[in-house]
Amino acid sequence: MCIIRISGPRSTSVIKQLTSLCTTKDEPSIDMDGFFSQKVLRPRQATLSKIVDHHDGDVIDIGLVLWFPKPNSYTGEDVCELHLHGSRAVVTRILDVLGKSEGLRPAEPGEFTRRAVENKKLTLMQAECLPELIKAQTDQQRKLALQGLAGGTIHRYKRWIEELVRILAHLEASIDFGEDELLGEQRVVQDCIAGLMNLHLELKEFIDSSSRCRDIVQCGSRVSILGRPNAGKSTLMNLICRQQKSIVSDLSGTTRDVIEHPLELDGYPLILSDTAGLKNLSESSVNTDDFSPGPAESLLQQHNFIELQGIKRAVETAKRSHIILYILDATQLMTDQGFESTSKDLENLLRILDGDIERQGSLRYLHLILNKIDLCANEADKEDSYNVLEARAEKLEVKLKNAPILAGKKIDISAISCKTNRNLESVIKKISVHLRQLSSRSSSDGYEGEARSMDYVNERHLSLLHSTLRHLDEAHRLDLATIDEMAQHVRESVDYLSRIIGNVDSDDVIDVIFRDFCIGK
Ligand SMILES: Nc1nc2c(ncn2[C@@H]2O[C@H](COP(=O)(O)OP(=O)(O)OP(=O)(O)O)[C@@H](O)[C@H]2O)c(=O)[nH]1
Ligand SMILES: [Mg+2]
Repeated sequence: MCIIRISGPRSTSVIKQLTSLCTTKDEPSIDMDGFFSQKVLRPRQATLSKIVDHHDGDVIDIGLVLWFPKPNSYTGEDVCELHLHGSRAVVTRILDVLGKSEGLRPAEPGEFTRRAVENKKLTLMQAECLPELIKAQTDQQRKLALQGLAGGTIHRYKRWIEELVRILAHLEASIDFGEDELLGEQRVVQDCIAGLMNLHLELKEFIDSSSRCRDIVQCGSRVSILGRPNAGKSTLMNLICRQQKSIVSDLSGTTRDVIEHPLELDGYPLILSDTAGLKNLSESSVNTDDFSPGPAESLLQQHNFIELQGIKRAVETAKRSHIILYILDATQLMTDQGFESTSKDLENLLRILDGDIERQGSLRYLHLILNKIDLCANEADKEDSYNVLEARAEKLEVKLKNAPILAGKKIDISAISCKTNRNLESVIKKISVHLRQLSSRSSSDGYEGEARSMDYVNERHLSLLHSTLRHLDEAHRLDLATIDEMAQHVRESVDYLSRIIGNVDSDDVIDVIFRDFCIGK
């Protein structure tokens, strides 16, 4: 099956030439008895017809013909569509016939959509979402592109522009005031500065949440499994991936390198990483540059060196992660000594990550997973053991809560058994809840909140938003003495925001936007 789409004033004559149909725009031919000799095509209604090469009368195919009279078409122009059998022979012949027709030429990539924008059938922002919808690989990518296509975000930009124009009018009026009206002027300017500050905050929050959403939905997130040796990290990795990605053994220190696996969870793309077990973690141990021991060094030294490299890689992976699944051996947590060493390890890890938050800047969720609960209790004292475990987990949560890197966020805790698969599904579900939180607006809210709407932005929007933010930042720092300068920054902000919603005066920018479209769109 193939669809040939023709747009422009010549589309109706193509119908007349190639089919036994005509449109009401043509003069239908009338036979000697006064009847129409050609069937009149109804707008937007599929009609079966022979498709004929009008040069030699050869029937090319039998297919459906549709006619969309302007302005009710995709491009806003007269559009004709031929739905044909898509064999190479049919396509080659029909393109050959159309190519010879006067006034027709092959469309450029994105030309239909470009005309739709020129004829105000679509906004530029809506047009930009189309390629993303066409190449969407995951369900969330599809939803995000559709969200942009629905055009909701444009209202937000328009509101900001209106507010800035209002502020600008006040500033310009203030510039004209005389000396004696200085006091009133001062109040007006203070109000303008307050308005600019609010907009600055709102815009900043919007840039953060929408670019994070783009990151999580388009590029994918990084979810890493960390924990002490032998806690069951690789076992969990294999269960989530549903394949034997990592080697599992009861020897401590089995995993050395970072093992990565791309996954799709609930429509979100992600990279899941299994890492080497962490032990004796301190900032100096992961930050020092140690040189590799040669063959003369003892086996123990060589072993320690490899182990340390594994730990360093694990910490580096943690730094780049959006979500950390930290696995604890629940049997160790039950003893006082095990609890102390476990919490010390975790506190050290968070401290190392803390030192790095400025540089990496990614928002993280910490999910503590108490594994091996099948070993924690026999049937008789099951209840008691689980109560002890729960109390220990809560104590651990209290200890970690104040780590600046968690910024008051709730730490999730799950008790599972990778051996019996107990609670495994709920852990996977929680990961997808985290991803939804990360990709939606104001992700700093609690975990349980329903998915809020995502905001579609692309690289062009983000670059213009950052420029707007820069000018708003400059503007709200100025005062009465530099009111001219303040007004100029507000003017620039309006200009940048207007460019996002389509007030683009340069053809070069438009060319870039439509360059990546496919032909026929
Ligand atoms: N009883 C029980 N054993 C488990 C569970 N999860 C993992 N194990 C066992 O614990 C041992 C260590 O598991 P791994 O998955 O290799 O642990 P790891 O954390 O990847 O270990 P390293 O790579 O050495 O850091 C293996 O013998 C697993 O079969 C569990 O829930 N219950
Ligand atoms: Mg392992």
